[in-house]
Amino acid sequence: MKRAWVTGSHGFVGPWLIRELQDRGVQAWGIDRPGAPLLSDPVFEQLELDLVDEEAVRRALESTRPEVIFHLAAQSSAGLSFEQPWETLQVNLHTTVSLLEAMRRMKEPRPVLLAIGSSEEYGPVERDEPPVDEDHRLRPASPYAVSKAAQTLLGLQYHKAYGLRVICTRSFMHTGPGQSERFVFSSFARQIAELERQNGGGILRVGNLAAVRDVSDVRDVARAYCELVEKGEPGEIYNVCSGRGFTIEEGLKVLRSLSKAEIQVEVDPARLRPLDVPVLVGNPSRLRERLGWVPSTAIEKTLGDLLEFWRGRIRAESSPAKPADAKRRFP
Ligand code: A2R
Repeated sequence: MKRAWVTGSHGFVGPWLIRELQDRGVQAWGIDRPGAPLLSDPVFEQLELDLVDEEAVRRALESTRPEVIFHLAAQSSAGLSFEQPWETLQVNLHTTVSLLEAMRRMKEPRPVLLAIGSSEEYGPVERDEPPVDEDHRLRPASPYAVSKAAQTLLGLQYHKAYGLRVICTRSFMHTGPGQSERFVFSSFARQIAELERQNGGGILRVGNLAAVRDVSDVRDVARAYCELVEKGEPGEIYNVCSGRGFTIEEGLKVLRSLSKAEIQVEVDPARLRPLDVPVLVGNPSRLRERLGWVPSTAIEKTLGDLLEFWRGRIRAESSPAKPADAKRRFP
């Protein structure tokens, strides 16, 4: 792989993936909506493109001829999708169909598309069930999960119908520096950094601490994505996960152990989802067998780096000399 597109490059995973691509000597184009707060480091090509504009996507693909498209762009929050179901479906499906249609109309050689799906596609799993493999039945429990299940099905359908080289992931929870505070561990880390900055203690608001999740570091996930497009089988789905379950409460405990702040935990009903998935742990066998990929970052390091990220961000936000623009910097 020499040239790649990364859609949604100014989101959370995008900058980490671009860094991984650069380390591998790949030329990357970051694709984002016009008006997106573009990264300030000019270390890769940035292309302003609304992916719902199929004709613009086709022209851009013809002129840049990437060998691989990493399709990260999405409305990526399951929680927000309950409030914005229609926008979630529109963004997640329209962007995918635009890319697939543009690829279908292109002359050969056409790029490989890595369609980033989600473990949320599986929906509720019984506590005594083994980690889910890719053949597990789907019971998506949010509009976001429905949109990702549909994205995967579309990718597989275009592969079968037109021979497009589409590889699908079902990515389990991942976190690390740069993640939006809409996501659970980033929310906890931000709140802890704020409490440290204010008076050294106070209330930390949480949602469902009992949920069990399979959590990976974003840098390990970026590595898996790069290897999948080289070694993955088109028309296949791959769980990207560690295979280990971990309660949200355990993650909170790790974060609390990294801070001297006096923290009281309080459940905030607004943080509970209308329908939650109690346990979501993946079986990583297919990914391991195909790529030999294993996560290499300990959760303590991931959460420690996340907390450091938020400490830096809060410092920057409270310093009048430096407006907070961490989102726009390359992590
Ligand atoms: O909504 P914005 O303006 O913040 O931009 C988001 C971008 N995006 C788009 N880019 C181009 N054309 C569009 N029509 C379009 N709609 C959304 O995708 C945002 O910068 C990016 C997604 O970033 P995050 O929300 O931070 O997602 P994250 O955590 O990087 O996840 C990457 C993928 C997603 O497909 C997730 O559903 C999956 O991994 O877990």
